[in-house]
Amino acid sequence: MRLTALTASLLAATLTCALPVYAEHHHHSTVHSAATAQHTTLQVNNAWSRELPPSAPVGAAFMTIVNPSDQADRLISAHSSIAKVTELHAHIHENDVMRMVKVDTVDIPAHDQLVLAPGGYHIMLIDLQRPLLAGEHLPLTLEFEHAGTLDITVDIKSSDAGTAADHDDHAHH
Ligand SMILES: [Cu+2]
Repeated sequence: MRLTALTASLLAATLTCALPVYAEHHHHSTVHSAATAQHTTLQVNNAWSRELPPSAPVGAAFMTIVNPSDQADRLISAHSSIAKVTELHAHIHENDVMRMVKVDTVDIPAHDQLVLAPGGYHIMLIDLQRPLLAGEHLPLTLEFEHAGTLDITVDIKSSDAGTAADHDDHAHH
């Protein structure tokens, strides 16, 4: 990824992200009622998260979002009752170090898919309200620019179960 020049501003955005996320809670419900009428064409497969020690303050959710339609879409936000703050994150390489940055949106091209996986895009769950335990599930609401909101269930896998997204290596375009 060639995001290096943007790093400073993205990191600055990360530090100030908490308030905008709260601000979006209100128009969420509005978008949701619109989306139930206009059924989404997006499909979310293989949504998973990794179990964490009970004291862990943050977790991450991964998945594959398939867009079989002719219209490109864009993931614009996510939220979950399990986390006080939920952010869209990417990983960037900087001076041989991988670090996470907050991103505003992630594109899902038409007839393509977006893969969220360890080391790449993910949904960051910040200030966890309960532990992520293997075998349990967490609720997640995704908000898309065109498809509206989509409620999904994320499987929490044990940390020694390996990654679940091996078949999706051609993730980002
Ligand atoms: Cu992150």
